[in-house]
Amino acid sequence: MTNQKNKTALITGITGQDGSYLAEFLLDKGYTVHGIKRRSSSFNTGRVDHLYTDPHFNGLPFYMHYGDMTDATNLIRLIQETQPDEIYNLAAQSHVQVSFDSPEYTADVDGLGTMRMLEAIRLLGMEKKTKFYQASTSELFGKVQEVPQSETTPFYPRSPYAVAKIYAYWIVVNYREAYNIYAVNGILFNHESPRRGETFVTRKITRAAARIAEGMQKKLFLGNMDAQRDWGHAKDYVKGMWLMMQQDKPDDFVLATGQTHTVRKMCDLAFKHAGIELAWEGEGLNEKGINKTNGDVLVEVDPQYFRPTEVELLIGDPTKAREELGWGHEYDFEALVKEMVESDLAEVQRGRTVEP
Ligand code: NDP
Ligand code: GDR
Repeated sequence: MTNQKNKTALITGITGQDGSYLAEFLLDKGYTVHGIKRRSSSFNTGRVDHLYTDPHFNGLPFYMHYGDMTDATNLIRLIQETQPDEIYNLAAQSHVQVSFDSPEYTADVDGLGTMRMLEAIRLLGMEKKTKFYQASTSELFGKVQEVPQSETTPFYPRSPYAVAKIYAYWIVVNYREAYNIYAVNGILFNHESPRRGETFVTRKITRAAARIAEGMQKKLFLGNMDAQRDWGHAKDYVKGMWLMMQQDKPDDFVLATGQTHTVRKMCDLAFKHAGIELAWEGEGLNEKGINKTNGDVLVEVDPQYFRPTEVELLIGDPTKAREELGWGHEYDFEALVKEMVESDLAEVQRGRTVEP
């Protein structure tokens, strides 16, 4: 393997969950890391602030630049200036339900944005120098065709997000074949962490469990409790992204744990770690999660969280990644949920100490 010390990476979506873990991982390997962040009216760098050091002093080789996936000239300039050996394209409007409200924007950022990055590599004549990682997703599988889902399972997208990501997937394959770019799709199943955005279901649940246990919230409202997901830990998955970029030939890989759980099961486990045993009553819209100790209703269904089309069951087959990349997951579901709940409990307690 080549010396990582002289390598430069450019990460889009640096301020997101995966961007922050990947930046830590690459810095640890000796990379110089550049990240693209969006201009925002409030701070959006909370997940990477600990990596940033004042450029006037010697610190980590970590730099952030303003940019946007919808702004081609900006992306071309940033790639030209940073001359990356590896680009990790993680930026996206990544919320499936939001994509039903903003389908055009989602297509622009998640679909065309990927093409803009690849086209920039080509325009700058960097096809031989720069490798490209695309954050593809298990949402491509969508409506169940077969289980477990692998690299050969047919796609059937069920949201504007997934349709935009299908475009991105195929444009990566096409640029690889047409221009010989080292470009890969990581087809990643759901991965979570204490840094997960608060509106994704796992974090919504662990945060609510912590807040309810600490008396800061009364109830949690959720949508489809029967949806099943193959949930892993983001730290394991960023390692897989990097491994895909270190191979002799570019190829596409599924990363998954091979286990699946319902949203209801996720709730059970999170509340248990927060010290509350739940019992379930009713079904459909009337389903309720009840505190076994005192009978309080803590979880209810709110139809506003149902999606116009749903992905009911995801369970991935990571055999190819295991055999060809030597990749495996270290965190299991139980350890993941425990870490998330403990982090959210600590956050509630910290919040208490600063409140008047
Ligand atoms: P997040 O939502 O946490 O992060 C998304 C990142 O993209 C943020 O940095 C966000 O910036 C940035 N972004 C959004 N819109 C734009 C834009 N127009 N221009 C530039 N940057 C933008 O996602 P994750 O870290 O969880 O996921 C990373 C990638 O992997 C995404 O592409 C996602 O679709 C994909 N993926 C995620 C999986 C998961 O389970 N986490 C599974 C499979 C794929 P800001 O902070 O300003 O919002
Ligand atoms: P997903 O993640 O759509 O799989 O996309 P999310 O956590 O949003 O939903 C998982 C499942 O839980 C059900 N659900 C709810 N979801 C949310 N967000 N809020 C709720 O209140 C709620 N109640 C039930 C959903 O219907 C769904 O079935 C994530 C994102 O990170 C994508 O970017 C990524 O590509 C995929 O994972 C793999």
